[in-house]
Order: sequence, then C-alpha cells, then structure tokens
Amino acid sequence: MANVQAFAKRSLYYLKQLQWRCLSSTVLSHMSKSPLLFDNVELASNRYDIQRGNFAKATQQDINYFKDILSSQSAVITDAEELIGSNTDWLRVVRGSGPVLLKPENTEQVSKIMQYCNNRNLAVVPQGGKTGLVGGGVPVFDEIILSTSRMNNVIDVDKISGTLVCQPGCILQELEDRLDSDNFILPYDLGARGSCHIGGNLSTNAGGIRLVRYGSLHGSVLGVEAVLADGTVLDCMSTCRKDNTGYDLKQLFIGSEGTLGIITKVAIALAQKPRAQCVALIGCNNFENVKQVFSSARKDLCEYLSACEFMDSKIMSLVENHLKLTNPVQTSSFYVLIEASGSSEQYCKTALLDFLETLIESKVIKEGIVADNSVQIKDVWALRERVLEACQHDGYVFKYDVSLPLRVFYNIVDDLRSRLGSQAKSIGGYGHIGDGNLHINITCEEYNKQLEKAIEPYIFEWIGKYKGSVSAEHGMGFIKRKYMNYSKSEAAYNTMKGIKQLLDPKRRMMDI
Ligand code: 2HG
Ligand code: ZN
Repeated sequence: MANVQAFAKRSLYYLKQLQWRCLSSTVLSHMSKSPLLFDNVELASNRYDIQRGNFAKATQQDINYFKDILSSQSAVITDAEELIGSNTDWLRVVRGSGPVLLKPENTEQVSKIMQYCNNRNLAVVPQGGKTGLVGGGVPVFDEIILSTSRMNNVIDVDKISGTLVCQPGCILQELEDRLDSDNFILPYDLGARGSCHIGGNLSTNAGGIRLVRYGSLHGSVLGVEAVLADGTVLDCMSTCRKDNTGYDLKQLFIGSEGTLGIITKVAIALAQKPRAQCVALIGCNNFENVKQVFSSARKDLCEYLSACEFMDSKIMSLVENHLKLTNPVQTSSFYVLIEASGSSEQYCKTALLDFLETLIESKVIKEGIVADNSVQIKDVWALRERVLEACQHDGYVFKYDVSLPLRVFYNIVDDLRSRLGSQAKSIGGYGHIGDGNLHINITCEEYNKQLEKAIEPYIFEWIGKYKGSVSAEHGMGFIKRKYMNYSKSEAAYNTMKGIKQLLDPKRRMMDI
C-alpha cells in the first residue's frame, strides 16, 4: 500500500489498511479445472428436446484412418475415461458421447480429417480450451471431437509492426507471458486466460475485460486461416491493417463458434503494454451512481480508462462466502472496478485519485480503495474475475449474458427477483458495464425445469423489447441458439442460414 498512502493525504476517500492475500496463482489457473467432477452430468440428448441429425457413426475403420493420418497414438483418444472430460462442458450443463477425440498438429491434418468426415458423413465439433459457457465446444450427440490443443505454435511476432501470427491452440496466458518481454499485450483479456485458446477466443468473439479500450476482435484480428466442413483450406491470412479487396471473409469466422469451419491460423494486431496501471474498487449505494461512475470515468480518465466492471452485493457475497476472498470496501449495494493504465505512471495515479476525489465530494460513491502494485492489482481483479467460479459453488447456475441499453441495464435483475422470488437461491448481476454487457447468474440447488420455464423465454422477450442482445459475448453455442430470433431480424437470420448452407451444406458442424 506504500504508493497509495503517499497519495492518501490529499485524497478524501478512506483507505483501509488491507490484508492483501496473495492469490496470484489461483487467479491464473482458476478455469483450468471445473470445481466439480464431470461424471453424472445428464446427457444433452436426454435433458434437451433435440433430434440427432442423420449422420454416420464412427467405426473402428474410421479410427484406424485417423490414427494413420495423425501418425501418433496419443493424437487419437478413444479411452472412455479420458473422453468424459472432452464430452462435458465446463459448466456441466451439456454432455455428449463423442467416441473419439482427435488432436491434429497442423492445417493439413485438420483438412484431411474434415475431408474424410465429409465423405463419411460424420459430424464434427471443434474444441479449444473448453472454457465456453454455452455448450458450443462439446458434442451434443456423438460428434467427432477435434481438439486444437496440439496446434499451439507461435509462428511469428513482428516487433516493428506489432503483429502476432500463431496457431489456434495457443493458450492466452502463455501468449501474454511470451509477449510481455517485448512490451506487447493482446488487445483483449479474460479471466479464463489460464486455459482458453486463442482460436476459441476468435471463434466466440470473446469480449472480456479490456473491450472498453481496444474494441472487439472484429477490429484487431488481421488474418484467419480456416478449414471448411469439406476440408477446403480457406486462406484469409494477412498481417496488414488495411485490406479493402472485396468481402472481408475472415470476419465470418470471428464469432461463428465453429459452425462454418475450424480456425487453423490467426494473425492479430498487438497493443503496446501500458507502463503504468492502477485499479480502484468503489462502493456505490445504487445503480444510478454506478452509471455516473462510468460516465465520469470516461470523461476524467479519458484515454487512461482500460476497464470498467461492476458487481452487485449478491455477487460480492458469493465471492466472499464461497471463495473466502476479502472485499476491501465496506459493504455496498454495488461495486465498480475501474482500471486506469497508460504511458505515464504519475498521470495514471493522479488522474485516478482526482477522479475518486471528485466522486466522493459529489457523494456519488461511498468509498474507494486504490491498488497500484501488481499483487494488490491481482487481488482486486480476483474479486471480479472469480465470480464465475464463486457462482458455480452456489449450485446449478442459469447464466445469461446480455447487452442492454444503460438506461434499463439493471432493471432486469430487479424484475427477475420479483418474478422468481424464492424459487431461485440467488439472483446476481455483474459484468462489463463499460461495454453495456450484463451477466445475470441465477442459482438453485440443482437443475430445475420449472425455474428454467419461469425465466425463459421471459428474459429474452425482455431483452428483445429493449433491442438488446441475448448473447453479448459468450455466443449462442448449443444452449442459446434457439433464441437467435430475439436479437436477429428474420432477414438477417435467413442470410446467416444461407451462409451456413454454402459453407456447411450437410450441417455436420454445430447448427445455427
Ligand atoms: C466474466 O465476465 C465471464 O466473468 C463469465 O464472461 C460470465 O459468469 C458469467 O456469466
Ligand atoms: Zn464477461
């Protein structure tokens, strides 16, 4: 707290002497394992009202062919125990019975697999780090699982132009570590960094915690190579920032969640690593004040604002109770995490403290603390980044990841609380307020169809009414795809179906 105390004299806000707990290791790896076991998850074909497509079933002859082209025993997994993890999503809400897990190393192998599966009419599901939250990366029935885990080479880092070219199986954290010494960062970041793959990040158009500064991956991805359902290699690779030659086909693979093909190479524009970083955690009495904090942060921190996240008190109590993390701010109805970063350390701290001072003076916030060394910063971020994990410890979680205009943003949480009453164990809201992205987590002891019916489609109708999005950053996957019409016009959805028909006419990849 040394640096913070140096500033404490001139700031009006109350700085507690915190007992910072060193949580760095857990922060980095918390999504690598599910807190619960993968067995006894109900099969998706039983839980959901779905029909298996008319695909072939993999035979021993198919397995032999895969062994032949992958030329490594460990690249073709058929062991039932090992397959359990690959067949079950991290949230434990979707489980398939894929009979084989393939781990190719390069584009050519992916192409051969896809060509073969096309001829044999076998359905395929691509799998990355398995940190998705909508059941898009696991089989629903008995699809062949194609993992990108061995496609994890960095192909090039251009230090002059600041570009990275790599294979899709590179783990986000490993890329971040590698780029650090060259003072680069990726233009996005997320709590699942310890295990998510860059290919999955692109496929789901992952948003994360820095979108407020760097924008979405649609802006920073420069090139994509993808293998289509029939094995065709579609080369849209480039490291140029500008390319106005016709349709920008790579965009189709950003956010299409493996429904059109498998990303096999990525080129991305890197951002400069900021020299200075400070984080504040602020307590607010009501949501109006949360909005005021965000709009003041944009105005006062200007280009130094690099993250703006919020949590309600329900969510904070789950984090405190289930993970035993310490909330350094006095109990409040809402908490806002503001990160400022940039080239000047002096300016970064001064701007953040001035900003907090103004908010205290105008009574917009109750209290705030500032963390400005790496351990404290990680600890404050852990409170926000580990919410997902905390909710999982509360029971079965119905998760909603929505975009809404800020004027009605939190009303939906209050509305759901009065609608659901004691049917739910807890109803909490949090997320990326800087991006207008709300995560609503509703927990109950175990999967409860009645409760689900009370929430859906009510929640999607609510979002549709305010022209929000039923999936802000997690995608549609298997779980949410049936709600597409709440956020897409008929013409837009039909155009999507036309593209799907063109690139995957047999619908052997996840349907839309
Ligand atoms: C986050 O922002 C993730 O922490 C997970 O997107 C959101 O728990 C969720 O629904
Ligand atoms: Zn999120």
